[in-house]
Amino acid sequence: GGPASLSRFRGALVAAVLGDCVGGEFEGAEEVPMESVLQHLNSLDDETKGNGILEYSDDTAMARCVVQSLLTRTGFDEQDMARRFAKEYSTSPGRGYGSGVVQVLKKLSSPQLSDVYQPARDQFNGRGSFGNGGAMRAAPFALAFPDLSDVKRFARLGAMLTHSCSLGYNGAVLQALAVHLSLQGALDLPQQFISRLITEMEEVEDDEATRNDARILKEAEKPFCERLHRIRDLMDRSKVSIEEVIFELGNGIAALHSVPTAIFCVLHCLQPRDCLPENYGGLERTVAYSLALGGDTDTIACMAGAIAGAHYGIEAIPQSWMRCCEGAEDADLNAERLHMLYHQSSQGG
Ligand code: R7I
Ligand code: MG
Ligand code: MG
Repeated sequence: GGPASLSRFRGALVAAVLGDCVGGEFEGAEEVPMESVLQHLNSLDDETKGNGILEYSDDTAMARCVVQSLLTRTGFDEQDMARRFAKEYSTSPGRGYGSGVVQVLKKLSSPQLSDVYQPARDQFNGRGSFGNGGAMRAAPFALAFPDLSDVKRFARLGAMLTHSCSLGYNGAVLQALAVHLSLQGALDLPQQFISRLITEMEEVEDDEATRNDARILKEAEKPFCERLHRIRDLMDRSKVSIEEVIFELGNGIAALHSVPTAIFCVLHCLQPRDCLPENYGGLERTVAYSLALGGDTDTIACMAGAIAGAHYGIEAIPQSWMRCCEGAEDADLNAERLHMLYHQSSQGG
């Protein structure tokens, strides 16, 4: 489809759910042989096995809250979004939430709370979380707002409801930017895609909070920009091993160690790769490759899935994968609603 087509919206939202659901199998595994990944993915084709439904985790649970809030309020409403996060957590606390964020979610359900951003600020001795929980649910912001500055602003605020460290919320901004650009067809020119991300993040990371957090956490002055440059270097190389990707970009639970990794997975899998089956299309390659990195597989596959889905569109998603993932059908319906909201806003309505 063309830029911002319905197929791209559906691809983005559905592939994010698939990444989360199929990635759950390997979350936290240190080494994941590609053979195990392919076995897992092939078993999804085999309905006779009756392996049932793969449940989604906190990644999708929170993304669904974001989507519902944006649709119901026809825009960003921090009170409403915070309430939905709290409600979702109290209804289904067993979705695999990060160990710190549950404190925020409990505080957010208090009716006495006056500032919905305060519980997030109290995390980790007042510095806030740098986990990837803001980034894992950032894709819907790119699907709701056509304007780039809105995407940046609201992805940031949406993440700050749980993640007040700049390394947490800037990861969400980067993820939303990547989905936004992919939706426009920007992955047709991968070099320009990464250059655009660097230009945007140069501006995003040019502030006091970022410099402060980077200094305290002993990171480069602009941590996400530095990682994007590493991605560019890796792209220029003809062969890159999984070990090198993990070494350079990481596969962990911090936004800094997972959002750039997810972006790299998408870029690396734009072409066929020796380690991946020839009959796989780009979206299947991206998901398989994300899982093979190990570590925070559900979240990396979820984020890579959103970016790749926005590029390849819904047609690239195997029916058999969709059928066995909880919430995939809902995501498909919500994508249609977001597509309408997005195009209403772009007409100035
Ligand atoms: O970021 P968050 O929502 O977790 C998301 C991850 C995804 O992989 C999901 O799939 C799910 O499995 O969890 O939750 P947080 O609790 O805010 O952050 C996650 C973890 O990162 C924390 O439990 C800490 O271990 C670590 N972390 C920190 N550690 C020390 N200092 C995050 N911020 C800090 C910090 O400032
Ligand atoms: Mg999860
Ligand atoms: Mg995870």
